[in-house]
Amino acid sequence: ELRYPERLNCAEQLLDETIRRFGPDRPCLRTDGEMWTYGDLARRSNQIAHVLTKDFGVVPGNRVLLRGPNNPWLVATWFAVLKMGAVAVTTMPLLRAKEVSELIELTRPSVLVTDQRYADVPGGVAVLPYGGDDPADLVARAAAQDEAFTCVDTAADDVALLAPTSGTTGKPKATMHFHRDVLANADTFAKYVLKPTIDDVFTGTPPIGFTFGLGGLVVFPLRVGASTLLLERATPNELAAAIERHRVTVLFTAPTAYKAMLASENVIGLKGLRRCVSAGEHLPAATWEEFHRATGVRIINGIGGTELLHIFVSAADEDIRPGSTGKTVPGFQAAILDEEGVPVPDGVAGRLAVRGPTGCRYLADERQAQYVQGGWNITGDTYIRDADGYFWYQARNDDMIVSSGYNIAGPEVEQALIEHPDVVETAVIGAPDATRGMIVQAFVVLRPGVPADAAKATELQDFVKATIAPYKYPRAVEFVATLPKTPSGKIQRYKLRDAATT
Ligand code: 3SK
Repeated sequence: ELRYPERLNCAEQLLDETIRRFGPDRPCLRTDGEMWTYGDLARRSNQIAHVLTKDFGVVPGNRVLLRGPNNPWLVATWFAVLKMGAVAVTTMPLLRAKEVSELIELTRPSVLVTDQRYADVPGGVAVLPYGGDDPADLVARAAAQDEAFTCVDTAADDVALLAPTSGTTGKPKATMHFHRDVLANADTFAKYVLKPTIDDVFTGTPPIGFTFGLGGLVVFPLRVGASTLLLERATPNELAAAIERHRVTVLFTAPTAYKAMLASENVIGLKGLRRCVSAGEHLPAATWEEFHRATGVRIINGIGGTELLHIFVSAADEDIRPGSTGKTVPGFQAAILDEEGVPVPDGVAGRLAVRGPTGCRYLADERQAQYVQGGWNITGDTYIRDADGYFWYQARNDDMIVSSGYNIAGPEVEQALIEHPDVVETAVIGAPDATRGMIVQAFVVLRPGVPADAAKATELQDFVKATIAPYKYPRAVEFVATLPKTPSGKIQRYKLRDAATT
């Protein structure tokens, strides 16, 4: 069991304590043009804390909404807010003005600190931009401030973070996390599964506004004194090139990016990676095998959630079983429950439930009672646990398709399709059908240049029939240029389902 002191400020622990242990001069934040040491980050976050206190009247407990792509100023502001005992509301840079308004309404921030490229925000809230040439912007104001700031003495269970999630169904919620929660994933998943070292260089694609990115690109590296390369945006090709150029050793990204990087001209540079973490969507065994063959790297699959902050089921090294998500991360408990909340026997499918040092507390949202039942966080995923304690993904609870009386897990059909060399990405749903109740319908993104015609559709159907039980094959195949996704990269199958029913 994790134990933290009653008084704890996670920013103090991650930054000031790391400096006490390893000194201020170690590299901390890297970009293509810049390198900030731990000392630089501490000084700049202290100066930002003064700006927010003096110019914007922010006091402990106030909320500060952060908006921008992954870069050092975003990270420095995140630390400033936490050092002040205020609450960071992390958001996805790609959100549209309407979605930002909804989050402002929900979280009521005192100020919105935003990259000036994303300053198209609604009125009614004070805005502090950075990254432009406005002489009154955050960077200019901070430069005039004292470089020292004493962290506010927060309780371990004071709220540090409001992390919004729209889930895969739409309406946003904000999850509340304490100072101790921010450290808890570093002291469970990172410590026991990822095992980073001080010499590691981290990078990845998830935004820091998504807790997968916050943990993987900020909290985990800083907990051990390592450094992190922040990329504002990177195609798979650019990501692979940056990994080679900066000698990156730890990568966080989604299954689609692992698959896409295999086709990159820079694939050879990936051999320098020591650790690769995949989450956000299920990682198909075929992608795992292909990546392993090409690079020698064994991808660490995992499932986490904004509600739990980070990964709670995973496995690394020789513990990995390709196609499985892994085993319960030390510090957490996971179970498979039936509809009544009773554990089912190993080998039987049910609802994945988890509890541990982090857990769901929605801000003022009646969906709390749906998510936490009998002390368990109900993730919304259908899983099977085997006799060895490995968890095998079946579907999101709403991805099960009942067709002519057969239960078909949409993701199983997706995994069969993704093994086809021409398929880049796919999403499978149940579409209404007068005869069968529902039919399996596949939306497929093909490799560039591959003709999207009836012959290809038939080929893919035959391919699925030859790979899994033929009754599971997609009776309808639609070729699309892209799939609808949340800003964190999760496929929004509900949008495809809604379109199929209207
Ligand atoms: O989707 C996931 O699996 C995930 C992993 C880590 C942190 C957050 C999320 C949503």
